[in-house]
Amino acid sequence: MSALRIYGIARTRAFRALWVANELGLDYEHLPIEIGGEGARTAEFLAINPNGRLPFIVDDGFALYESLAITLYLAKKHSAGKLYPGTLESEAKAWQWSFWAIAEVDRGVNIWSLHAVRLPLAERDAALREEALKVVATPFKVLDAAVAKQPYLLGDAFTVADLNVAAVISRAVDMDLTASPHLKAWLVRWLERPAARSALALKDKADRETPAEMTRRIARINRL
Ligand SMILES: N[C@@H](CCC(=O)N[C@@H](CS)C(=O)NCC(=O)O)C(=O)O
Repeated sequence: MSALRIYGIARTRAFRALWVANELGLDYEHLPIEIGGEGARTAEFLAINPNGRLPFIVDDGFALYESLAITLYLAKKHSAGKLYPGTLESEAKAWQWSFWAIAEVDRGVNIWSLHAVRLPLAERDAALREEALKVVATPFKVLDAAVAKQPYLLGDAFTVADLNVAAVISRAVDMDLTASPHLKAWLVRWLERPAARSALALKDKADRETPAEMTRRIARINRL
């Protein structure tokens, strides 16, 4: 059995953990458990993540939840000074971009994707979709300006900062991003990395196989 177990169907934020594990070339076991009462909210999994949410990992007995805490932990453990920044300041910048992504754009991109792509056409709410676009517009300008100046968020190489932000906004690749051309090129470039592509293949398969009733539940449970 692999020392690292990643829990969560790839349609969820487990995608982020899968991407970083692939990027690091780790040997891991993926347990594609579902949200809710058939999966994350059963007693067995609540004992690991009492929030009842996905993803979480168990790494050689060490349990961790929160998708970006997982990516930061794995990158630091396996690639300090490379995928994980090597200086105090660049580490702080990786945290800055990661917290920024969660606080500023995570929810907006999710709401948009449900009401633009994932829910059955007749159930999409145009007002929610438009509101989500307004919420992400200003932070997207910030990111667009940052990656207009340099190809990476930090220094001169791809780091976990790029991975975290690109993973959080990955579903925005289906948006009309003409107002943020640098952001779009930056995002597409990272989603084409082999490690991202194999995680995306799982995510796309899970999306395709998700019944409409489950997508409705996702919107309901997460108040999206
Ligand atoms: N901030 C958390 C959010 C986790 C989260 O909301 N996960 C969703 C799936 S992407 C979930 O489990 N929703 C189902 C539920 O809350 O029951 C993270 O980044 O890991």
